[in-house]
Amino acid sequence: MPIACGAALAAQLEDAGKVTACFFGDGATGEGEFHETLNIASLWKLPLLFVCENNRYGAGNAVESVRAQADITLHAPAYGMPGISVDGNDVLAVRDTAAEAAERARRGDGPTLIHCKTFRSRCATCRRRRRGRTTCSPRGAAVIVIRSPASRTI
Ligand SMILES: Cc1ncc(C[n+]2csc(CCOP(=O)(O)OP(=O)(O)O)c2C)c(N)n1
Ligand SMILES: [Mg+2]
Repeated sequence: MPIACGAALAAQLEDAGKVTACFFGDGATGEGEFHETLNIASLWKLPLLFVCENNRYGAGNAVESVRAQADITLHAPAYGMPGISVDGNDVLAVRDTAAEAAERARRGDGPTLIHCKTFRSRCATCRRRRRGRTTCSPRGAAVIVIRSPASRTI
């Protein structure tokens, strides 16, 4: 996220109408860098789109279980920028939202937080093959499948 901030600052200094898009998961919003970057990007009115892909889980943690504020959009007004929630599986809605935010950025009005709500179809730990295996339901609910020593396949 700081690198995206630097890219947006460079674009602002070049004044060439470029906009930086920074993609990250819901898990990143618990990191200090998320808050630091939103703050400075808004303060300096950088041409930057923060695109959060919220699939409701950060590794094995449900968003509601690790966040005091589960609505990620609400971080935006705290840093003086618009926060827009959009159906992350609706490509046209995401395109329209991003286009509007990019136009705002090019006008010199600063960054936007775009909160793309989606679900997890498969997680990183799904590949684990030792004592057990984690799978994900099509709607994003994580399910732990424990393999019994006697079974050969899952
Ligand atoms: C800087 C850093 N902090 C913490 C971790 C440990 N970590 C690995 S995955 C993960 C959660 C990621 O959540 P998300 O971005 O929502 O990705 P998803 O699990 O949805 O694929 C964390 C905290 C890491 N890899 N790097
Ligand atoms: Mg996630």
